[in-house]
Amino acid sequence: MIKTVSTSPYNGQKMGTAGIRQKVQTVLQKNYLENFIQSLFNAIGGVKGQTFVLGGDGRYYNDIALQKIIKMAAANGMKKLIIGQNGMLSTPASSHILLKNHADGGLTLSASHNPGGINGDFGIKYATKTGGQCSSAVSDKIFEETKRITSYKILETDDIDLSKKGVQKLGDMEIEVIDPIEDYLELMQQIFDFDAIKKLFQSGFSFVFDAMNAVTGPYAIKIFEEALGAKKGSVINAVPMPDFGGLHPDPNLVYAKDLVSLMYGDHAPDFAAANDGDGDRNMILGKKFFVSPSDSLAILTDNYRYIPAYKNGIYGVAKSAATSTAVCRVAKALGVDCYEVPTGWKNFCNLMDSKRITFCGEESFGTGSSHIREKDGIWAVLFWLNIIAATGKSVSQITRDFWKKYGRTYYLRFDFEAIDLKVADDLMADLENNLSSFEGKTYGGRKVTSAHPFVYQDPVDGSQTKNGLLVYFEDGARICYRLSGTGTNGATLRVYIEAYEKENFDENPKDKLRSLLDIAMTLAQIEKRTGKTKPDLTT
Ligand code: G16
Repeated sequence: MIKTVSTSPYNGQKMGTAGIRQKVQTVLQKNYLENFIQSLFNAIGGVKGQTFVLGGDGRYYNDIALQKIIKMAAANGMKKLIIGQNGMLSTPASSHILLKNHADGGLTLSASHNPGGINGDFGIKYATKTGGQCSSAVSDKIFEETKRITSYKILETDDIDLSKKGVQKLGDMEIEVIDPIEDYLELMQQIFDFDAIKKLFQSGFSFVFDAMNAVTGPYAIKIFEEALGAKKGSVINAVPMPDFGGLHPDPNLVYAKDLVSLMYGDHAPDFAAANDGDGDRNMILGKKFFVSPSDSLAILTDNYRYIPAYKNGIYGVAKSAATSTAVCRVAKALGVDCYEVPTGWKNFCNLMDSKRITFCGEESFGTGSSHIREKDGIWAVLFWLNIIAATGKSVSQITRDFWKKYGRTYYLRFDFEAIDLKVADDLMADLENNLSSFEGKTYGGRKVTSAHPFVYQDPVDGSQTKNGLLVYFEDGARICYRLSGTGTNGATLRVYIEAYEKENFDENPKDKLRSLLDIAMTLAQIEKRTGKTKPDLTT
């Protein structure tokens, strides 16, 4: 029976860079999830007769949220739900299944790289029929709905068994439980040279993939161990857990520290990679070698000819403004366009849909292509494996050759975490007001050539977005400031710094960028306003 339940709004449920992201304790409040889902359905004009893809990264509360969403979808007249077996679907797999089935939308229950468990985070990513995250205009509409919601609809029924593949009915709605991996594996086989990668593994090439106890474990076992023949046990932390076994599933030098220690130790395998909670982020490591995500995007672009799906040519490339400019130099050499967009994968989607770009990436360990409309962790790892198989070079050789060809862009991100929201907003507002006064002045021996907010006009829909503040120096160095849109604890100020060197490749990035960090802290008065004398996290 369909029940209409009265509810009252919370103080608005705002979506961040990629959907809604909250502490589990917040989401556990009465009707919190129901309010958001009904508001979403209302904001998009209802879901009657529509088909959605549903899944998640298996984190705490997903099982309960999935059942609520299924029952609400049925009560709202949805025609069909395609659900990953046991409710599991990585974000990239979900985007692919959505596109392949011409579905109307998708919901991925994940707070991405944020920690899980009862004291961790929960989130929902909403994708439109384009396969990518909805535009800000749509998320604003959902936000408005959450402020005035008075009731939601739900079917009163038993929980649905999601453990068996196949089709079942719930009222008038069809539910198809699918293998979450099969379609995705098939797509990867269409893109990469699986035979060449198989031969690489047969030759004794050693490899570790850290799934961080999150969604990609079963995908990685099926793809790397079973389909490509990597040694059994190459995939570590392979069983998805509701609290990720206590790990913070963010594949970077800080949170994947066991993997990093392995790669910097005496028994390092030839290659290692990690993915995040929902499988869209990746980290690439060689023996005693870390590839920065900005370099990774540039290197993949420079080597596109080795990949069967791209060998006939690529459209342009794109990066977020906060990402280093390394890929722009490659684009110039290849004679293709390089777009700079605001942070958030959704900003790449129009460029992909209009065939302006093939590859895109972000400093936050996200790389991808137009094969789907999300970043794709396993795709990036396969891309690297394919280049290694084709060239016979190691990760560090490939990267060093790249630096020799284009120069090295030293790059780091410095995070100042858990800042009071008002302090952070005031800091950014005042910094923006002061930007023009920096121009022409010299700080720490470096002259500022220009300083301005980053403003983007989408070439397809004409929409304008302002996100981040940029300061450029005469020697090619650059500082970017922005506030995170995915944190759940106060505000996180991110300071992104790069410096370009044509010939000097071997300095430690932390040493190289120290003086620029001092300048960045001075210009934004970080210590005076936040009391912090150094960043909380450097990646
Ligand atoms: C999300 C978006 C990414 C974006 C990132 C930025 O990542 O999907 O496109 O780069 O947020 O995070 P922040 O605003 O904290 O800098 P994910 O992996 O959380 O979905």
